[in-house]
Amino acid sequence: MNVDKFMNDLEKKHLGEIEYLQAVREVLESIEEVYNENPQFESAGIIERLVEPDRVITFKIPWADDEGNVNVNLGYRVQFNNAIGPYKGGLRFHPSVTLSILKFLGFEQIFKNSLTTLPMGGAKGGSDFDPKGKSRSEIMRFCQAFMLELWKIIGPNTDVPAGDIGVGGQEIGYLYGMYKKLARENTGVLTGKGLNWGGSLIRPEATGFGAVYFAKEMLGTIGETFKGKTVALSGFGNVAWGVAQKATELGAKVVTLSGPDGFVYDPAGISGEKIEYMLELRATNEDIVRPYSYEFENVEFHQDKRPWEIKVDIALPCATQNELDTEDAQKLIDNGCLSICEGANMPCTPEAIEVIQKNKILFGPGKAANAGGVGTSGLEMAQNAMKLCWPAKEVETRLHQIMTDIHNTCLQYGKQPDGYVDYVKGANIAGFLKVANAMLDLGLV
Ligand code: NDP
Ligand code: 2IT
Repeated sequence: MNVDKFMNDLEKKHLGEIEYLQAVREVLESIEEVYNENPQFESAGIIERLVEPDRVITFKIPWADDEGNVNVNLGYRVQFNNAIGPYKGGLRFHPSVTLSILKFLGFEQIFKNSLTTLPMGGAKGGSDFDPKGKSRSEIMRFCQAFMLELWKIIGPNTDVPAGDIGVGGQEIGYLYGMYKKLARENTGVLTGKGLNWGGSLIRPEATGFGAVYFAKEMLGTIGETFKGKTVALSGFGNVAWGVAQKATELGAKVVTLSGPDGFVYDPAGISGEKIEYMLELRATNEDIVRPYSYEFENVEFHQDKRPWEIKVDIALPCATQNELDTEDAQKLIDNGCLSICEGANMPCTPEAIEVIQKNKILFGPGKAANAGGVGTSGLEMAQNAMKLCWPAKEVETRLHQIMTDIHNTCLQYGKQPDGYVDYVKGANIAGFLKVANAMLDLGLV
C-alpha cells in the first residue's frame, strides 16, 4: 500500500468529505509499515474493505414543533465494521452534522472500540437537528420520530447506539422509550440509559474520567502527576464535566471552559458547585458558556476566543473536531504545557499534532484517551445481558483498568527509539491489528 496513491483514489471517490478523509489518512500513515510487512493484509484487501462502511442508512425525520409547523431533518446511521462485535457508537444531534462527519466518527470508532478489549464493532449516527432553543416536548417528538426509522436497523446484538454531542441522558430516554414500544422488548439496545431503566453507574462520568486516567498514565511516563497542575478544558458538555471532576479530585486546578461563544477563565479553579453548574448550563440548550461568568466572581469571559492562550500545564480539548490548530498548539507549547490529551474526537488538526509531537510534548489521541466512554458502554451491555447492576466501585475499577491497558498497548506499539511515545501510532496500529486479523479469520464477507 502506498498511502498517497491510495488517498488520491479515495479523495476522488468521496469528493469533499474532508473529515472522513482526514481520519482515514491519519490511520493509514500510522499503519503503512505494519501493513506492508504483512502481505496477507494486502491479498485480502483489508484496507479497501476497512475504509468503506458496511452500509450507510439515511432517512428523513418529519416532526411538528410546538406551533404545529412541520420540520424535516436528515437522519443517518453509518454501520462501519462489525468484525469484532455488534456495531457500536454514538448518535450526534448538531446542525453541523454531515455524512462526512459521521463517517469520520464511525471510522475512528472501529479502532477505539478495538482498543477497549471488549467485543464491539464501529458505527456512528445522528442528525442535523439543532437542539438549541427547542422545548422539552419538541426534543421528545424529534427523538421519537428519529427512532421510528432507526429501530428497524438496530438491536442488542446487531447495533447498539449511545449518546454524543447533543444526545445526553434525556434524549437517550426518549429514544429508548420509543424503541421499547416499537420492538416490544426491554433490552440493552442503547447505552447511556438512566439508572432506573437499565443504565450503568459511572457511564455519565466515564468518558471524562477515562480521559483523565489516560492523561495520568501519560504524565507518569515523565515522572509527573495531576497534583498542583493547572488544566485548560474546552467544551462544557458531558465529557468536559467528567474531566473537571476527576482532574480536580486528583489535585489539579481546572481554569477554563468554552462554548461556541468563547471561553471563560476562572483562575480560582472550577470545582464543587461550579462543576455542578456546568450541568445546568448544558441543560438550558442555549449553547453558550458566558452565563458562567455572571454566576461566579472573578471570572473572565473571552468572546469568540479559544482557551489555548491561557498558560496551563495540561490541555484537554473536550468540545468538537478540529478546534485546536497549529497556532493554538504553539501557544500551549510556548507556555510550557506538558501534555495535550484529546477528550473529544479529533479536536486537534493534523498540523497541530505534528507541531506537538515535533516538540516531544505528550499527546494522547482521542481514540485512545476518550475510549472510556464506549468502554463503559460495553460494561453497560454486559450488565444488561446478565440482567444485573454492578456497584459504582466495580464499574470504575474496570474503567480504570481498561484505560491503563490501552495506555500500555500504546506504549507497546508506539515507543520510539529515542524513548518518546508516539501514542497516535501506538493506538492506530494496535486498534488496526485486532480488527484486521479478525477480518482475515472471518473470510471475505
Ligand atoms: P455535549 O453535547 O455534552 O457537549 C459538547 C460540548 O462542546 C458542548 O459544550 C458544545 O456546545 C461544545 N461545542 C460544540 N461545538 C463547539 C465549538 N465549535 N466550539 C466550542 N464548543 C463547542 O457532547 P459531549 O461532551 O458528549 O461530546 C464532546 C466531544 O467528546 C465530542 O467530540 C464527542 O464526539 C466526544 N466524545 C463523547 C463521548 C461521550 O460518551 N459522550 C465519548 C467519546 C468522545 P454546543 O454543542 O452546544 O455548541
Ligand atoms: O465517541 C464515542 O466514543 C461516543 N460518543 C460514545 C459511544 C458509545 O457507544 O458509548
